[in-house]
Amino acid sequence: MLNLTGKNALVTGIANNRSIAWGIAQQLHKAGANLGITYLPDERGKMEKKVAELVEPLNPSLFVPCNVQDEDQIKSTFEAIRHQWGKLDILIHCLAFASKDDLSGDFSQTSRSGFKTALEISTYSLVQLSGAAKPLMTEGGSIVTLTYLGGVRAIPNYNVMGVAKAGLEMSVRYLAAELGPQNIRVNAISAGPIRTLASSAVGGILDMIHHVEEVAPLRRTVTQLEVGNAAAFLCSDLSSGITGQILYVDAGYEIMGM
Ligand code: NAD
Ligand code: 0WE
Repeated sequence: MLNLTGKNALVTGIANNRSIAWGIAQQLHKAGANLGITYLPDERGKMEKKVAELVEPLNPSLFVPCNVQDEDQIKSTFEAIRHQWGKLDILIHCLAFASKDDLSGDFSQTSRSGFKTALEISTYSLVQLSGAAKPLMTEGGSIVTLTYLGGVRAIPNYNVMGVAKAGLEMSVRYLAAELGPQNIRVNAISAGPIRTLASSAVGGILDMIHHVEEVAPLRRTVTQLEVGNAAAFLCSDLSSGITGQILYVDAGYEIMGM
């Protein structure tokens, strides 16, 4: 049975009730995990209020701001974990960002700063958070990140995010190799397209979703809760022999020739 009671889980990347991280947080809670939630703060505190209201039913015992571009916020996040929990068991990395300008048009026109931003937020943040989590995962642990097929194939307009996801998937392997001796497992879920805040801002996402509904073996897309179930599995002892892997949760789309 999938059981996460007694496990402390830090979940990043919840922006609203469509976020993949929200689907994951719900399933971890259902499995009995003790949750810590981070949010991306804004000046007016709107995000804090919104996310706090959303996650309240999951009774998080930790709720902290964490902009991954801010070293101090990362430091305080893991200080809070050390202080209040003593140890960490589960880290969910579920965030990405690229400038909207860099998610359409010619990839060769990606600016130096756009490339830097996309890889800093979407790729380096996994390395950074894993490094901070390592000393706190004293009883082993599980780190799960979210990737997309555009990191393996050239998908129209995904552009610099595809490069970021390729780097993310390779980071999963290097982190798994380093952290394995401490019984910390590191895996990624490659999710099919889902309508979220991030994806809805992308032109043509509905056409992509319709294409998946026609081509994928299951003839549909996946839900945030299905991704959440796979994440709960990867965080539990049911997956104790699995590390360094990319698990496709995409209704089978990846296997198809077209
Ligand atoms: P989302 O907009 O709900 O989540 C993205 C999150 O990233 C937000 O919570 C946002 O606050 C956070 N974020 C952005 N910049 C940040 C920063 N500097 N510091 C901290 N947090 C920051 O969208 P989503 O679709 O749920 O995306 C979550 C993850 O899933 C991403 O890694 C995305 O690439 C991946 N993914 C999404 C899809 C999809 O179709 N939606 C498919 C496969 C993978
Ligand atoms: O990883 C993602 C979304 C990533 C993303 C989306 C945005 C839109 C708003 C990162 N940064 C931003 N920045 C913004 O300003 N997905 C897997 C969803 C997605 O994004 C695409 C897709 C799919 C699918 C972009 C182009 C083509 C397909």
